[in-house]
Amino acid sequence: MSTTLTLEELTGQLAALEKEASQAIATAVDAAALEQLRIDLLGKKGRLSGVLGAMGRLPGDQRPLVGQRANVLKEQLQALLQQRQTGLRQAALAERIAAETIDVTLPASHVPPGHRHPLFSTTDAIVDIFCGLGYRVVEGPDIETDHYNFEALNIPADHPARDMQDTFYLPDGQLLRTHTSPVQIRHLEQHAPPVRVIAPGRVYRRDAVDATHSPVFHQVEVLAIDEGLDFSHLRGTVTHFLRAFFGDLPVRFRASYFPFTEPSAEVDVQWRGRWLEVMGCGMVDPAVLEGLGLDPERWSGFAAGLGVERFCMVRHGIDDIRRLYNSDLRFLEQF
Ligand code: 2NM
Repeated sequence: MSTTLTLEELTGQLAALEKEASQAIATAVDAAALEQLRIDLLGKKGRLSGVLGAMGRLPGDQRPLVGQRANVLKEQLQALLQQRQTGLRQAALAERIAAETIDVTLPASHVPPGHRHPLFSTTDAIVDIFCGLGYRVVEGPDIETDHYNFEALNIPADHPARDMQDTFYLPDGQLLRTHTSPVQIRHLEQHAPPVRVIAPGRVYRRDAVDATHSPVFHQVEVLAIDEGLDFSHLRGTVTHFLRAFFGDLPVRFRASYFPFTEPSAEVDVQWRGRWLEVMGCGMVDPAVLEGLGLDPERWSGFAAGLGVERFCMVRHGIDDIRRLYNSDLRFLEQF
Protein backbone atom coordinates (compact mmCIF):
# COMPACT_ATOMS: atom_id res chain seq x y z
CA MET A 1 0.00 0.00 0.00
CA SER A 2 1.50 3.32 -1.06
CA THR A 3 1.93 6.08 1.42
CA THR A 4 -0.23 9.18 1.00
CA LEU A 5 1.29 12.38 -0.23
CA THR A 6 0.45 15.91 0.73
CA LEU A 7 -0.48 18.64 -1.71
CA GLU A 8 2.51 20.65 -0.52
CA GLU A 9 4.90 17.83 -1.29
CA LEU A 10 3.63 17.45 -4.86
CA THR A 11 3.50 21.17 -5.71
CA GLY A 12 6.98 21.39 -4.23
CA GLN A 13 8.12 18.65 -6.61
CA LEU A 14 6.57 20.52 -9.55
CA ALA A 15 8.31 23.75 -8.53
CA ALA A 16 11.65 21.94 -8.18
CA LEU A 17 11.15 20.29 -11.56
CA GLU A 18 10.39 23.64 -13.13
CA LYS A 19 13.54 25.19 -11.78
CA GLU A 20 15.79 22.29 -12.64
CA ALA A 21 14.32 21.77 -16.11
CA SER A 22 14.49 25.46 -17.04
CA GLN A 23 18.17 25.49 -16.16
CA ALA A 24 18.92 22.26 -18.03
CA ILE A 25 17.10 23.50 -21.15
CA ALA A 26 18.88 26.84 -21.06
CA THR A 27 22.27 25.15 -20.97
CA ALA A 28 21.67 22.26 -23.42
CA VAL A 29 24.65 22.34 -25.79
CA ASP A 30 23.11 21.06 -29.01
CA ALA A 31 20.01 19.65 -30.71
CA ALA A 32 20.78 16.07 -29.60
CA ALA A 33 21.14 17.07 -25.95
CA LEU A 34 17.91 19.02 -26.20
CA GLU A 35 16.02 16.05 -27.62
CA GLN A 36 17.34 13.84 -24.80
CA LEU A 37 16.09 16.44 -22.31
CA ARG A 38 12.63 16.49 -23.90
CA ILE A 39 12.42 12.71 -23.53
CA ASP A 40 13.64 12.84 -19.90
CA LEU A 41 11.18 15.61 -18.98
CA LEU A 42 8.05 15.10 -21.07
CA GLY A 43 8.39 11.54 -22.35
CA LYS A 44 6.15 8.63 -21.29
CA LYS A 45 8.55 7.65 -18.54
CA GLY A 46 9.72 11.20 -17.94
CA ARG A 47 9.79 13.33 -14.85
CA LEU A 48 6.44 15.00 -15.44
CA SER A 49 4.72 11.65 -15.95
CA GLY A 50 6.26 10.59 -12.63
CA VAL A 51 4.58 13.53 -10.87
CA LEU A 52 1.26 12.84 -12.55
CA GLY A 53 1.49 9.21 -11.53
CA ALA A 54 2.07 10.24 -7.93
CA MET A 55 -1.13 12.31 -8.06
CA GLY A 56 -3.06 9.10 -7.45
CA ARG A 57 -1.81 9.14 -3.91
CA LEU A 58 -3.42 12.54 -3.16
CA PRO A 59 -6.82 12.94 -1.67
CA GLY A 60 -9.29 13.10 -4.57
CA ASP A 61 -10.32 16.74 -4.18
CA GLN A 62 -6.73 17.91 -4.45
CA ARG A 63 -5.93 16.12 -7.68
CA PRO A 64 -7.42 18.66 -10.17
CA LEU A 65 -5.28 21.44 -8.74
CA VAL A 66 -2.07 19.46 -9.18
CA GLY A 67 -3.19 18.23 -12.61
CA GLN A 68 -3.80 21.80 -13.69
CA ARG A 69 -0.38 22.93 -12.46
CA ALA A 70 1.29 19.97 -14.15
CA ASN A 71 -0.36 20.93 -17.46
CA VAL A 72 0.79 24.51 -17.16
CA LEU A 73 4.31 23.30 -16.44
CA LYS A 74 4.18 20.94 -19.43
CA GLU A 75 3.25 23.79 -21.79
CA GLN A 76 5.89 25.99 -20.23
CA LEU A 77 8.60 23.37 -20.74
CA GLN A 78 7.49 22.75 -24.33
CA ALA A 79 7.80 26.47 -25.02
CA LEU A 80 11.24 26.59 -23.41
CA LEU A 81 12.42 23.58 -25.47
CA GLN A 82 11.15 25.20 -28.65
CA GLN A 83 12.87 28.46 -27.79
CA ARG A 84 16.16 26.81 -27.02
CA GLN A 85 16.01 24.82 -30.25
CA THR A 86 15.55 28.02 -32.27
CA GLY A 87 18.36 29.66 -30.31
CA LEU A 88 20.74 26.76 -30.97
CA ARG A 89 19.93 26.81 -34.69
CA GLN A 90 20.58 30.51 -34.95
CA ALA A 91 23.85 30.17 -33.03
CA ALA A 92 25.00 27.34 -35.32
CA LEU A 93 24.17 29.43 -38.40
CA ALA A 94 25.94 32.48 -37.00
CA GLU A 95 28.98 30.36 -36.27
CA ARG A 96 29.00 28.94 -39.82
CA ILE A 97 28.65 32.38 -41.38
CA ALA A 98 31.51 33.67 -39.23
CA ALA A 99 33.72 30.70 -40.17
CA GLU A 100 32.97 30.93 -43.90
CA THR A 101 33.87 34.53 -44.48
CA ILE A 102 35.85 35.13 -47.67
CA ASP A 103 38.80 37.46 -47.63
CA VAL A 104 38.10 39.51 -50.72
CA THR A 105 41.49 41.17 -50.44
CA LEU A 106 43.33 37.88 -51.19
CA PRO A 107 44.87 37.70 -54.69
CA ALA A 108 42.61 35.70 -57.09
CA SER A 109 43.74 32.30 -58.37
CA HIS A 110 44.66 32.45 -62.07
CA VAL A 111 42.06 30.99 -64.46
CA PRO A 112 43.37 31.22 -68.04
CA PRO A 113 40.48 32.46 -70.22
CA GLY A 114 41.31 30.34 -73.31
CA HIS A 115 40.41 31.30 -76.86
CA ARG A 116 39.55 29.83 -80.24
CA HIS A 117 42.14 27.76 -82.06
CA PRO A 118 43.66 29.74 -84.98
CA LEU A 119 42.24 27.17 -87.44
CA PHE A 120 38.73 27.97 -86.29
CA SER A 121 39.18 31.73 -86.17
CA THR A 122 40.49 31.42 -89.75
CA THR A 123 37.43 29.36 -90.75
CA ASP A 124 35.20 31.99 -89.11
CA ALA A 125 36.89 34.80 -91.05
CA ILE A 126 36.40 32.93 -94.37
CA VAL A 127 32.79 32.05 -93.57
CA ASP A 128 32.03 35.66 -92.57
CA ILE A 129 33.15 37.00 -95.96
CA PHE A 130 30.91 34.58 -97.88
CA CYS A 131 27.99 35.19 -95.51
CA GLY A 132 28.39 38.86 -96.42
CA LEU A 133 27.83 37.82 -100.07
CA GLY A 134 24.61 35.97 -99.19
CA TYR A 135 26.01 32.42 -98.92
CA ARG A 136 24.61 29.94 -96.39
CA VAL A 137 26.70 27.48 -94.38
CA VAL A 138 25.92 23.79 -94.96
CA GLU A 139 27.31 20.74 -93.15
CA GLY A 140 27.30 16.99 -93.68
CA PRO A 141 28.76 13.67 -92.47
CA ASP A 142 32.50 12.95 -92.26
CA ILE A 143 31.83 9.32 -93.24
CA GLU A 144 30.64 9.21 -96.83
CA THR A 145 29.76 6.79 -99.58
CA ASP A 146 31.69 6.31 -102.80
CA HIS A 147 28.72 7.85 -104.59
CA TYR A 148 28.71 11.23 -102.83
CA ASN A 149 32.47 11.58 -102.47
CA PHE A 150 33.46 10.48 -106.01
CA GLU A 151 30.72 9.26 -108.40
CA ALA A 152 28.46 12.32 -108.19
CA LEU A 153 31.52 14.54 -108.65
CA ASN A 154 32.48 12.96 -111.98
CA ILE A 155 35.63 11.43 -110.49
CA PRO A 156 36.36 8.38 -112.68
CA ALA A 157 36.95 4.87 -111.34
CA ASP A 158 40.63 4.95 -112.31
CA HIS A 159 41.32 8.32 -110.66
CA PRO A 160 44.20 8.15 -108.14
CA ALA A 161 42.05 9.79 -105.42
CA ARG A 162 39.97 6.59 -105.40
CA ASP A 163 43.02 4.47 -104.68
CA MET A 164 43.44 2.74 -101.31
CA GLN A 165 46.72 4.65 -101.12
CA ASP A 166 44.97 8.02 -101.12
CA THR A 167 41.64 7.55 -99.33
CA PHE A 168 40.73 6.05 -95.96
CA TYR A 169 38.19 3.26 -96.52
CA LEU A 170 36.08 1.69 -93.78
CA PRO A 171 35.63 -2.11 -93.68
CA ASP A 172 32.03 -1.70 -94.91
CA GLY A 173 33.09 0.12 -98.10
CA GLN A 174 32.27 3.62 -96.83
CA LEU A 175 35.08 6.16 -96.64
CA LEU A 176 36.25 9.31 -94.87
CA ARG A 177 35.38 12.24 -97.12
CA THR A 178 38.39 13.61 -98.99
CA HIS A 179 36.72 17.02 -99.56
CA THR A 180 33.49 18.76 -98.48
CA SER A 181 31.99 18.65 -102.01
CA PRO A 182 29.70 15.73 -101.02
CA VAL A 183 28.00 18.14 -98.59
CA GLN A 184 27.14 20.36 -101.57
CA ILE A 185 25.90 17.42 -103.63
CA ARG A 186 23.61 16.42 -100.75
CA HIS A 187 22.40 20.02 -100.48
CA LEU A 188 21.59 20.18 -104.21
CA GLU A 189 19.56 16.95 -103.92
CA GLN A 190 17.36 18.65 -101.34
CA HIS A 191 17.26 22.25 -102.63
CA ALA A 192 16.36 23.49 -106.09
CA PRO A 193 18.60 26.27 -107.46
CA PRO A 194 19.33 29.13 -107.22
CA VAL A 195 21.79 27.96 -104.54
CA ARG A 196 24.65 29.76 -102.81
CA VAL A 197 26.35 27.71 -100.11
CA ILE A 198 29.68 27.18 -98.42
CA ALA A 199 30.70 23.92 -96.78
CA PRO A 200 33.39 24.20 -94.08
CA GLY A 201 34.62 21.02 -92.45
CA ARG A 202 37.19 18.36 -91.67
CA VAL A 203 38.50 16.18 -94.51
CA TYR A 204 40.81 13.15 -94.65
CA ARG A 205 43.54 11.99 -97.02
CA ARG A 206 46.19 9.28 -96.66
CA ASP A 207 49.12 11.66 -96.62
CA ALA A 208 52.31 11.19 -94.60
CA VAL A 209 52.78 13.98 -92.08
CA ASP A 210 55.32 16.66 -93.01
CA ALA A 211 55.58 20.44 -92.76
CA THR A 212 52.71 20.97 -95.23
CA HIS A 213 50.65 17.73 -95.02
CA SER A 214 48.36 16.23 -92.43
CA PRO A 215 46.01 13.24 -92.92
CA VAL A 216 43.27 15.34 -91.32
CA PHE A 217 42.80 18.90 -92.44
CA HIS A 218 40.05 21.48 -92.98
CA GLN A 219 38.43 22.79 -96.10
CA VAL A 220 35.94 25.41 -97.12
CA GLU A 221 34.17 24.80 -100.41
CA VAL A 222 32.01 27.35 -102.16
CA LEU A 223 29.17 26.69 -104.60
CA ALA A 224 26.82 28.93 -106.58
CA ILE A 225 24.22 27.58 -109.03
CA ASP A 226 21.90 29.92 -110.90
CA GLU A 227 20.77 30.98 -114.35
CA GLY A 228 23.38 32.92 -116.32
CA LEU A 229 26.42 32.40 -114.08
CA ASP A 230 29.71 32.48 -116.01
CA PHE A 231 33.45 32.62 -115.34
CA SER A 232 33.35 36.38 -114.68
CA HIS A 233 31.10 35.76 -111.64
CA LEU A 234 33.57 33.15 -110.39
CA ARG A 235 36.51 35.48 -110.93
CA GLY A 236 34.80 38.44 -109.27
CA THR A 237 33.64 36.41 -106.26
CA VAL A 238 37.00 34.72 -105.64
CA THR A 239 38.96 37.97 -106.12
CA HIS A 240 36.67 39.85 -103.72
CA PHE A 241 37.03 37.07 -101.18
CA LEU A 242 40.85 36.91 -101.37
CA ARG A 243 41.21 40.69 -101.03
CA ALA A 244 38.79 40.74 -98.11
CA PHE A 245 40.84 38.04 -96.41
CA PHE A 246 44.46 38.94 -97.24
CA GLY A 247 44.14 42.66 -97.97
CA ASP A 248 44.46 44.46 -101.29
CA LEU A 249 46.98 42.29 -103.17
CA PRO A 250 47.44 40.96 -106.73
CA VAL A 251 45.39 37.84 -107.61
CA ARG A 252 45.94 35.63 -110.68
CA PHE A 253 44.08 32.68 -112.21
CA ARG A 254 45.98 29.84 -113.93
CA ALA A 255 44.29 27.21 -116.08
CA SER A 256 44.12 23.84 -114.34
CA TYR A 257 42.09 20.64 -114.22
CA PHE A 258 39.53 19.10 -111.85
CA PRO A 259 37.16 16.28 -112.81
CA PHE A 260 34.17 18.22 -111.43
CA THR A 261 34.77 21.62 -113.07
CA GLU A 262 35.33 22.82 -116.66
CA PRO A 263 37.07 25.15 -117.15
CA SER A 264 39.12 24.94 -113.95
CA ALA A 265 41.72 27.23 -112.43
CA GLU A 266 44.23 27.50 -109.62
CA VAL A 267 44.33 30.86 -107.89
CA ASP A 268 47.50 32.56 -106.64
CA VAL A 269 47.97 35.66 -104.51
CA GLN A 270 51.12 37.79 -104.42
CA TRP A 271 52.00 37.75 -100.74
CA ARG A 272 55.14 39.57 -99.55
CA GLY A 273 56.56 39.59 -103.09
CA ARG A 274 56.01 35.87 -103.86
CA TRP A 275 53.18 34.14 -105.75
CA LEU A 276 51.43 31.62 -103.50
CA GLU A 277 48.86 29.10 -104.73
CA VAL A 278 45.92 29.33 -102.31
CA MET A 279 42.84 27.73 -103.89
CA GLY A 280 41.22 25.91 -106.79
CA CYS A 281 38.01 26.71 -108.63
CA GLY A 282 36.01 26.33 -111.82
CA MET A 283 32.65 26.21 -113.55
CA VAL A 284 30.70 23.16 -112.37
CA ASP A 285 31.01 20.46 -115.03
CA PRO A 286 27.72 19.83 -116.93
CA ALA A 287 28.12 16.12 -116.11
CA VAL A 288 27.83 16.95 -112.37
CA LEU A 289 24.68 19.03 -112.99
CA GLU A 290 23.12 16.30 -115.14
CA GLY A 291 23.82 13.73 -112.44
CA LEU A 292 21.66 15.85 -110.14
CA GLY A 293 18.87 16.13 -112.69
CA LEU A 294 19.63 19.79 -113.45
CA ASP A 295 19.47 20.91 -117.09
CA PRO A 296 22.92 22.38 -117.97
CA GLU A 297 21.23 24.42 -120.73
CA ARG A 298 19.33 26.32 -118.05
CA TRP A 299 21.55 26.18 -114.94
CA SER A 300 25.23 26.92 -114.59
CA GLY A 301 27.40 27.40 -111.56
CA PHE A 302 30.84 27.92 -110.17
CA ALA A 303 32.67 26.25 -107.30
CA ALA A 304 35.87 26.79 -105.36
CA GLY A 305 37.75 24.99 -102.66
CA LEU A 306 40.48 25.92 -100.23
CA GLY A 307 42.49 24.47 -97.37
CA VAL A 308 41.98 26.32 -94.09
CA GLU A 309 45.44 25.28 -92.79
CA ARG A 310 47.12 26.99 -95.74
CA PHE A 311 45.13 30.21 -95.23
CA CYS A 312 45.90 30.15 -91.52
CA MET A 313 49.62 29.54 -92.08
CA VAL A 314 49.96 32.28 -94.69
CA ARG A 315 48.04 34.80 -92.62
CA HIS A 316 50.02 34.15 -89.42
CA GLY A 317 53.40 33.26 -90.98
CA ILE A 318 53.35 29.72 -89.54
CA ASP A 319 55.99 27.54 -91.23
CA ASP A 320 54.90 24.03 -90.19
CA ILE A 321 51.36 22.57 -90.23
CA ARG A 322 52.22 20.39 -87.20
CA ARG A 323 52.27 23.56 -85.10
CA LEU A 324 48.48 23.64 -85.52
CA TYR A 325 48.02 20.10 -84.19
CA ASN A 326 50.58 19.79 -81.38
CA SER A 327 48.38 21.60 -78.86
CA ASP A 328 51.42 23.43 -77.47
CA LEU A 329 49.73 26.28 -75.65
CA ARG A 330 52.93 28.32 -75.54
CA PHE A 331 52.70 28.46 -79.33
CA LEU A 332 48.91 28.68 -79.78
CA GLU A 333 48.44 31.38 -77.14
CA GLN A 334 49.98 34.03 -79.37
CA PHE A 335 47.06 34.07 -81.83
C1 2NM B 1 37.71 22.70 -105.62
C2 2NM B 1 38.04 23.19 -106.88
C3 2NM B 1 37.05 23.29 -107.84
C4 2NM B 1 34.07 22.03 -105.98
C5 2NM B 1 33.14 21.48 -106.84
C6 2NM B 1 32.01 21.27 -106.08
C7 2NM B 1 30.73 20.71 -106.50
F1 2NM B 1 30.16 20.05 -105.49
F2 2NM B 1 29.91 21.65 -106.87
F3 2NM B 1 30.88 19.90 -107.53
N1 2NM B 1 32.28 21.67 -104.86
N2 2NM B 1 33.54 22.14 -104.80
C8 2NM B 1 35.44 22.45 -106.30
C9 2NM B 1 35.76 22.93 -107.54
C10 2NM B 1 36.41 22.34 -105.32
O1 2NM B 1 38.60 22.56 -104.59
C11 2NM B 1 39.97 22.79 -104.83
